[in-house]
Amino acid sequence: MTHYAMPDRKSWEKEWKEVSGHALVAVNSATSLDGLETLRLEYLGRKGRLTSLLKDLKDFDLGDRRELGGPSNAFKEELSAAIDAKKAELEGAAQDAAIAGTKLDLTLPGLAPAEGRLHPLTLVMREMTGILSRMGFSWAEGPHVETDHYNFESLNFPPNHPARDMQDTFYVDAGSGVPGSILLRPQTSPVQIRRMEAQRPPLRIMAPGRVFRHEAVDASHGAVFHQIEGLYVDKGVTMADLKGTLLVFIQSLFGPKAQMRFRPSFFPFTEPSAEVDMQCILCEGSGCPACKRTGWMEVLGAGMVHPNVFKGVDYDPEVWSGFAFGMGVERIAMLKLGITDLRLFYQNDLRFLEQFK
Ligand code: 2NM
Repeated sequence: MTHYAMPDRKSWEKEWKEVSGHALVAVNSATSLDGLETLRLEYLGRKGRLTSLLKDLKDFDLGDRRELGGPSNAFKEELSAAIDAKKAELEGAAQDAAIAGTKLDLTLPGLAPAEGRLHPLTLVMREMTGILSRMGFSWAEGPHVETDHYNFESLNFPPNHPARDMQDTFYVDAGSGVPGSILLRPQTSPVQIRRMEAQRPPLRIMAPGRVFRHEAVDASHGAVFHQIEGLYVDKGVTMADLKGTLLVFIQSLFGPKAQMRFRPSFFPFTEPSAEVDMQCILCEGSGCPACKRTGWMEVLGAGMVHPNVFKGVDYDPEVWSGFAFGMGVERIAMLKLGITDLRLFYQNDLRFLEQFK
């Protein structure tokens, strides 16, 4: 794009006169950003007219270079500044035009912020603890990291019980394959032991919270899940009180038609012990895949507190008796909400979470 023959001074000056005479006028009368950019390239681009003039100066002798270099370099600065100013002016005008073409309706209602909601597990947990609370159970909490003493010893687990195995319990201080004495609680029962240690009977508490089991994760098992346990200790508490309490609890949670049955079972910390089934809410007892055609679904474990547990917390088992029960929150939430895979609770997929209120 060199517009003149080189290297003689005469043709350089002719081109300089053209450039310096026209460039500023052209820039100042530009009416569009595109037009302005074309002008910038014409004069200041890599092969632009002013760029070429400045580049060609190197071929002149020193005297000419001094004489011509000063004004032409100064002009380059001036032209650059003029282009920047014009650009700002044209951009401002474009913005003004865009705003002028927009009609603002200040009476339009604002955009509603996205509404947050409680996690389905929180909703079900609150419903469960709400029912227990209205039956007189008060909230009790304890540490997630527990000791062997509170988690196993005081709950009457024998030294060789399989639940103590590293296959089942997460140990914080396991050394080379040997279980230690600090662990992640696999149930919330240690909370109840701590509370019995701290408080004389009578006592009626619930222990809701997170528990941990060394478990292969699948649709119905998690290594981290939630439990609610209940404990009632007083004079003359019987298995009939346990059945009545659990029936009210289950009917409050699943409706007045809910049916319940006890099956004999075994836990180290209760005697007698029972697994509690609820009549299948899907088939109402007639048998379906969800209840493995039995008409019943296991929802709870329960029993009368073992005398050894009372002795460990210095309650006299000849004076006091009590019942205890425990259940998995995820399991009950799945039944209530019709969910078939527990992992959904932990994937934080809004398409799932937004369905519950
Ligand atoms: C269950 C089942 C049966 C239970 C017992 C105790 C304590 F501390 F009183 F001994 N707390 N929780 C218990 C009893 C828990 O969960 C399936």
